[in-house]
Amino acid sequence: MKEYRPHEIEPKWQKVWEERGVFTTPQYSDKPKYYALVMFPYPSGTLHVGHVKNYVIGDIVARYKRMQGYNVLHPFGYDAFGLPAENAAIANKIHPKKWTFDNINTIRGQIKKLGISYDWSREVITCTEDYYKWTQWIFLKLYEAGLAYKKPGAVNWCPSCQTVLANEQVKDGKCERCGTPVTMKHLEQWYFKITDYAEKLLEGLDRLEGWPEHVKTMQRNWIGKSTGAEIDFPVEGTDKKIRIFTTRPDTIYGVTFMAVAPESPLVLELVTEDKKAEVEAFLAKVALEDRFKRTSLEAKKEGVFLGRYAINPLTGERIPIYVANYILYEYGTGAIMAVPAHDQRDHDFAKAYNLPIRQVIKPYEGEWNVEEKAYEDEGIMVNSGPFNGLNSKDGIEAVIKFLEEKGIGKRSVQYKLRDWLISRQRYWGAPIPVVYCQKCGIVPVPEDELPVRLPEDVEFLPTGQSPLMLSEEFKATKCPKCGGPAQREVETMDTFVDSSWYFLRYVNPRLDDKPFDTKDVNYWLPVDQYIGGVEHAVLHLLYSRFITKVLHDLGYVGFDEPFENLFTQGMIYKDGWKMSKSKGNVVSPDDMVEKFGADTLRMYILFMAPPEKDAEWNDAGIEGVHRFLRRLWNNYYRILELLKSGQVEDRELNKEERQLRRKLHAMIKKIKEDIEGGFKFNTAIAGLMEFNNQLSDYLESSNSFHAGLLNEIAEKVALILSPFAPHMAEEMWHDLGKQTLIVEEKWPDYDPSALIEEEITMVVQVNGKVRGKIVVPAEAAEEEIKSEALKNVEKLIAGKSVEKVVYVPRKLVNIVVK
Ligand code: ANZ
Ligand code: ZN
Repeated sequence: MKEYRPHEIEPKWQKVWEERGVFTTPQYSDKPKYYALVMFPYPSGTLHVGHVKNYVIGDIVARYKRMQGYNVLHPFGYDAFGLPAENAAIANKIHPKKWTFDNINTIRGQIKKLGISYDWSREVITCTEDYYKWTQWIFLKLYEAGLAYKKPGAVNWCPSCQTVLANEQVKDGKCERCGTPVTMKHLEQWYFKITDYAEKLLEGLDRLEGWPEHVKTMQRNWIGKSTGAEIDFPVEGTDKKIRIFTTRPDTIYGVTFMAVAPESPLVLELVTEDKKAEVEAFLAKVALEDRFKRTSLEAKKEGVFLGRYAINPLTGERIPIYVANYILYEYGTGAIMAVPAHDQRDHDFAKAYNLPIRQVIKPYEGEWNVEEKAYEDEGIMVNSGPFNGLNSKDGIEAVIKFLEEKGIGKRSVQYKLRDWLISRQRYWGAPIPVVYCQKCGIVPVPEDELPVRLPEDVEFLPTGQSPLMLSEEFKATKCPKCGGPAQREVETMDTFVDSSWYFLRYVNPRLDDKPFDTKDVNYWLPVDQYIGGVEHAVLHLLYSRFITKVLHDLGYVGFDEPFENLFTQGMIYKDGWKMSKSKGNVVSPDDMVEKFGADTLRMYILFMAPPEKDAEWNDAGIEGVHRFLRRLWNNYYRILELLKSGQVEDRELNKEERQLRRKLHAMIKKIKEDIEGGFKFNTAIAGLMEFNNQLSDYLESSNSFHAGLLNEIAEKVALILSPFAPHMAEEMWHDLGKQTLIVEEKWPDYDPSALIEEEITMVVQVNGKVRGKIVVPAEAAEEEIKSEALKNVEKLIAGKSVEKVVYVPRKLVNIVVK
C-alpha cells in the first residue's frame, strides 16, 4: 500500500498550485467576493508557530470560502518599516534594508512550505518606494484636509528607542516595543487629528456586529467619552475665571476646594506673592516625577494652596484654590471643582490637607459616612438648595439647565483620546513629505514629486535626533512654492501609518498612478474576515478605522469601516511562557515541517485548542495528530485498493453500512456548522477523527465491502480534509482518479435523508447509576422504550418496587426503585 510521505507530496502540490496559478484572484468575477485578511508581520526576525496560527486560520477560511463558491482575495505582505525591524537590524549590526529584505525572503520561504493559499502576485512590502510613496500621499491628503498638523507639547519619549511614541504605544508607562519606562519631553511634533473622529469611531463600533465585544470595549475605553458640563468659577478679587470640567454637576453644592494641574499656566497667574516660592518648589518637584505614576489612582495626593479663592457660582461660597498633582493638564480643562464627599481622589486630598467634606448626595437607601469614604454612586440630592430631593440623574440635567440659563456653564463632552503623534526621530520609516522654507514656512511636497526617497547611506544609529538630519544631501532642497532654498523634514512616520491602509493596497498592489482604484476597493472592501492578535486592539485596529473614515469623507472610498468581521486568535505558549528568542522557547515551523510535514503542523495548531484561546505547545500533541493523519491515510488507501482490485460489491447497504453512511453525513454537517458557527476548527477535526475510527472498524470487521459507499467516503473525506491538510487531500483526490485539482472543487453537501437514524442507543439507569444499554428503533414510542428498559435490568430490580420511571428522549431511562 502507498505510504504517507509528506515530504514528497507537499512540495509537489505546492508547485502545481503555483504553476497553475490557482490562488491568483481575478479582480472581478461572477462569484460573490470574499476578502480574507490576516495581519501582516513585522519582518524583524523569522516566524514562530504563533504567527503560523494566524496564517493557518486565515487559510482555512480562505480555502473553505473558495470551496463555497466565492471569489476569494487572500493576500500577504510585510509591515517592513519601523522600530521592530530597525532595532533588530541595529542589534545585528546590519543595515535595516538588508536586514528587512533578508527576513522577508526567509519568511516567504517559511510560509510557502506551509501551503498557505496566498495570491503571491499581490504581495505588499511597506518599505518599498512604490508603497511608501502612497503612505506619503495619505499624509498629504490629511494635511490638505487640516487633519495633519505640527504642534509643540509634552510627548512620550523612549530613552532606549530614542524616539517619541504615540499614547497608544505606551503600555503601563512603558514602551510598547522595548519595555523601557517612558519619559516626557517637550518637542514640536506631527500629529494626525484622530480626535476629530472620536464620535465617528465610537458610532462605528455599534455597527460592527462581527467584532469581539472585548475589542470594542477596549476601543470605547480608549476613546473614553465622558459627558457632563464645563462651569466657570470666578476668582475672588480678579476678573479671572477657572473653567472646570465635571461629569457630576449634581455635586456642585459639595465643592470644598478647586484643583489645577501643575502644568496649567493658571497656576502662576493665580498664585499670591507669599505662596509663590512654595508653589514653584512644588512645580519643580512634580516636573521630575513620572506622569503615569503621579496621576495613577493609588498615587499619594499632593498639592499647595495658591493663596486665592474662587466663588461657587451657585452658592456664592469662597473656596480655596490648590495646585494638585493628580490633575491632568491634557484632560478636560486641566482644572476641577473638588467634591471630597463624592470623589475618592478629592477625598484623599481633603484628608491630607484638612479640607471639609460635605455630603450632597445620599444613597437611595440607608446611610453613608462620607468622612470615611467617598460615596461615588447615584442617589438623592441633599444640602443642595433648590435641587434637594432630585435623584442625581435628573439633578445633573437640572443643574446644567440652570447653568446654561445663567450663562455660567454649558453641557460638554470630553474624550480621553488624544491626537495621534506620528513623527519619529528614527531612520527606518517613510519620510514626512514636507519642506521648511524661510519665506513660506511649512510647504507640503507636491504629489508629483513623491516619493520623498529615504536615502540609504546614512548613519542610522539612534541618537535622539533624526538620522536624516545628518544627510546634507537629503536635507537640502528647493521650496516647491517659491523655488528658494529649503530644508526637508528629517523625521519619519510611525509604522502604524504604513499599516493603517495596507489592506487597500492589496486590491491594486501594482498601480503606479494611485494608491488604489476607488471602484476596485469598493468592490473588495470591507474585509469580510480579518484575523490577528488582540494586542492591536487600540493601535492598528483603531488607526486603520480612522484612516478609512478619513478616506471615506474625502471621497476616495465608499465604505467607512474597513473590517466587517474580526477574529482574534489566542497565543501559543511553550513551557508556560510566551515564545521569545530570549526565553529560548521558540518552536520553529521549519523544524516541525521537517519532522512531520506541513499538514500535520496545520492540523495540530488548529486542534490544540479553540482558536481564540491561548494554548500550550505540546510535542506529544503534534505527534498524536501526525499519527491520526497516518491512520486516515492508511484507511483511505485501503479503500482505494479495495476499489481498484474489485473486492467490492454492488448491492443494498447493510445495517452497518447504513450506519457508517449516516456518520459520514453527520460529520459533513457538523464540520460545516463548526466552521461557520465561530471557527470551531478543533471540534471539526475531532469530528473527522471520530469518523476515521468508525471507518477503521468497518474496514477491519467486514468481509464484504460496498462499492458505492467506499467511493462516496473517498470523495467526501478528501474534500472535507482539503482546507485543513490540503496537500494530503490533493494527493488522495488525484489517486482517486480525479482529473481536477481538489482546491478548485466545491465543498460537499450532506444528504439529509442519510441522517435519519434507524436505531438509537439509550442508557438505562437504576437510581441514577448506569446499569445497561438498549438499542431501540428510532421511531419507538415512550412506553415501548420504558418496558424495554425495565426488561433490560429485570434481574437487578427483582424484588424491589418501582417508584418512578424517568424518560429522557433519545438519551436515557432512569428507573427509581425502593
Ligand atoms: C466633580 C466631581 C464630583 C467629579 C464627583 C467626579 C465625582 P471621567 O469620567 O474620567 O471623565 N476631572 C476632570 N478633569 C480632570 C483632570 N484634568 N484631571 C483629573 N481629574 C479630572 O472623570 C471626570 C471627572 O474627573 C470630573 O468630574 C472631575 O471630577 C475629574 F462626585 O468633577 B468630577
Ligand atoms: Zn518658499
